[in-house]
Amino acid sequence: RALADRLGHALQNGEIIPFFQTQHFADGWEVAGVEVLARWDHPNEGILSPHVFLPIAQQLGMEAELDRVIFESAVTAVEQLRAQGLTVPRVAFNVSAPRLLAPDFLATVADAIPQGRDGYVFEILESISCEDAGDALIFVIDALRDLGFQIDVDDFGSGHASINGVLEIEPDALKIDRNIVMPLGDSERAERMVASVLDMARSLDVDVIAEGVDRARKAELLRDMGCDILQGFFFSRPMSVADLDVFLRRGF
Ligand code: G
Ligand code: G
Ligand code: MN
Ligand code: NA
Repeated sequence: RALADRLGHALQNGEIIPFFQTQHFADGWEVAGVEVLARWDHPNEGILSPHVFLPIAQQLGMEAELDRVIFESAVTAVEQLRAQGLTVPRVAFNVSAPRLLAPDFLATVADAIPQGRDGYVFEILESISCEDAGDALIFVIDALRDLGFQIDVDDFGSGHASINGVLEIEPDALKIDRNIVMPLGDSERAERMVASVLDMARSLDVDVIAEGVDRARKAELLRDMGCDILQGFFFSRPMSVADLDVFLRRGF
């Protein structure tokens, strides 16, 4: 209740902020980019997770405003880092299924993210790609591509898989779900799942990103198996722009 009453104020007053988790090339571990993850920097409650406030934003019809705030502040932050000579090749945003398919989504994106910026990506949930969102989904994905964005399929392998859906989207990358990545090393099943995603990705000629990479030996195994980009607590936790600045200057 209290959170719901404050969310509008929080959106207007800079309490909804982007955090960033780095992504790394599997080969050499240089920074390949960041995933943008929303946080509520609440004056009394501390840093709140999107699991807490996204459902509230959705119920209150404030998700479009939340997207706008996150897109604008993340782009501003990343472009400031880039202007100082720091390398952030890709910048990936999450987008919920209802927002992606909302009539005003493309306008929100076009307003918040200046065209001609390099490396901006939308992560689209695997579960939507098979939900028979159909023509509406393909339309918005094509429009995002025309605006210069890349498309990653998020949470790939989490169980909703539809090869046809993925084929139709023609993603730039598949992001393997962390529930498959985290048990790597202890679970033959996880290893077979990762191997089959990699097989499929090779046949589609798309990059593979693994998330939930929390140990060096998983990073090494995934590199040896042919993953392109790695993300997880081994490399970094989601962090503020100030911490990202320090991280990028120091290198991993
Ligand atoms: O960062 P964290 O693990 O707490 O994120 C929890 C979930 O919230 C993840 O599934 C992530 O994709 C989602 N999420 C994080 N930031 C955003 C955002 O800005 N928009 C949407 N739609 N989802 C987000
Ligand atoms: O659903 P989505 O893929 O957008 O979720 C992203 C979230 O995954 C991030 O907010 C981050 O907190 C979480 N995450 C990323 N790497 C790891 C990891 O190595 N271990 C765990 N437990 N969570 C992770
Ligand atoms: Mn994601
Ligand atoms: Na995921």
